[in-house]
Amino acid sequence: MAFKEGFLWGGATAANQCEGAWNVDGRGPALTDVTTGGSVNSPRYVTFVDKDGKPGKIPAHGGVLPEGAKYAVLEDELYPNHDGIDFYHHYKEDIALFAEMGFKTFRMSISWSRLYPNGDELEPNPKGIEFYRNVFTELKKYNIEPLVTIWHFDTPLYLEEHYGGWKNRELISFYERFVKTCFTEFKGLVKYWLTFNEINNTVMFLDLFGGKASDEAYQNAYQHLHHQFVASARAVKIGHEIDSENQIGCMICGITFYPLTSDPKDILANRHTWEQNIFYCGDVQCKGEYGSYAKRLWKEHNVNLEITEQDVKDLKEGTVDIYTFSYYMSTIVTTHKVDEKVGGNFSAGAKNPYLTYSDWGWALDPDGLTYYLEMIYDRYHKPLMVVENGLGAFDKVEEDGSIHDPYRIEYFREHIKAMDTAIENGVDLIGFTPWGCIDLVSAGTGEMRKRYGFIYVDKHDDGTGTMKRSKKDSFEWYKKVIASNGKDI
Ligand code: BGP
Repeated sequence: MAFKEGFLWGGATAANQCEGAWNVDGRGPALTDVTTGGSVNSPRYVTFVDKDGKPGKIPAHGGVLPEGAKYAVLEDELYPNHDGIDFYHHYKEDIALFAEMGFKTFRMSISWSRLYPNGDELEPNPKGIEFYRNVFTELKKYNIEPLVTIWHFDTPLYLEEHYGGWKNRELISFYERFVKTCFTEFKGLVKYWLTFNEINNTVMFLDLFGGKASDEAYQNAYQHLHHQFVASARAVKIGHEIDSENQIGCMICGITFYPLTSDPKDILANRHTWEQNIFYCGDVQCKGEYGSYAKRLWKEHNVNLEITEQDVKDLKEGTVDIYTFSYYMSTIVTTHKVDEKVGGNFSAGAKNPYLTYSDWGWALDPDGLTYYLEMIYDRYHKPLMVVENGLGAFDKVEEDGSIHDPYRIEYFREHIKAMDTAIENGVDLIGFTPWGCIDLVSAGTGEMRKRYGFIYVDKHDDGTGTMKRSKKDSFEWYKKVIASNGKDI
């Protein structure tokens, strides 16, 4: 195996999906706190009260709040993110388990609204700072390097409601204040940072409308992204000024796209999908400017972006140090009519007869990971990290409390081999943090039963459960993998 000495093996989580304590110690709400539970057949909803005080809900992805309505937590709804897996009160126990597995790094995110409850305050909430300082200190106790996502889908709800979210340029300065606080307060405790989780989802998601998203939706998505690019670039500059040790990365939702046929129209459509969904963000964040194809993308949807001279300068000066991404699946692009579309993680495409699929319909494709790693490394020549990868599956607790998950071990074994191949072929891969190393709330469906962890958490879709942690078979297996630096798989 080709994994370098010091390879960062670990696991990944996000605040809104695991911390719970949604209204504790001064934390303000985020959109996920007004998002209901769901399942693969029943999407998540965002709840509100309309201008006459009548409750209602809109789809969590793509829903538009009616005029005059206000987001609201409703009495008879279940909000799984409110409790998550209560990492807020279990972090010591959880970190001890990560340490037992031999984690070198732990990816987590900082809840913006725990530090700035509304997002536009001038001073941070001291209780929020204290919590994260405690978590980082605990990690350091075991020599686990924190890898911190600054924004993981959780803009404070107040900023969504009162400023219209990221399509408003003002969000850049609020984010700037937030990151300055993070870099200053946690200096010496954290050196690996990611500015925005799966930043490309905003535009990739529009594809799910089968080419029918409106020009206005594209305009908003591209402007939203532009603001996040500038915010990210400024964060990189600020982070480097505050501590030259800081390594700051982008985080892209990595999906490998293949054409369905050899029809040149499919080959071209596939290339354009890579440009829109993957390269668009990576190019700006790694090269400091929009790719040449961006003009075509904007023109296709009559997009007119507001880009200032200062933005251009910031993007150039704020390129990231590392490229990180999630990888769960590949998908198929075609201009031909297909009977069945399969999808997951903000994408959908034709079914691939050469692959098998998870219980949630996500294509299992380790070769696609090698492909992605080699393609991206060649494009940017920056160190790479796979900061999410994993199998969402049903796990069964046996009578004696054991949990046998050979399917998860098999999944990781194949993906580790795929990473090894890419390293052999010259890719500078420096870390691997499997998603949901401890079971947590699914971002897409809000389920608990879609489990990713090496550690099982007794928490269920109906909100019941003791929150007790227990080890699955994959726990001991991953421990061996880390101890042997990827040799013993
Ligand atoms: C990514 C997100 C994560 C995570 C993961 C798995 O999109 O960055 O937050 O949840 O996918 O997706 P899901 O939870 O829908 O299974």
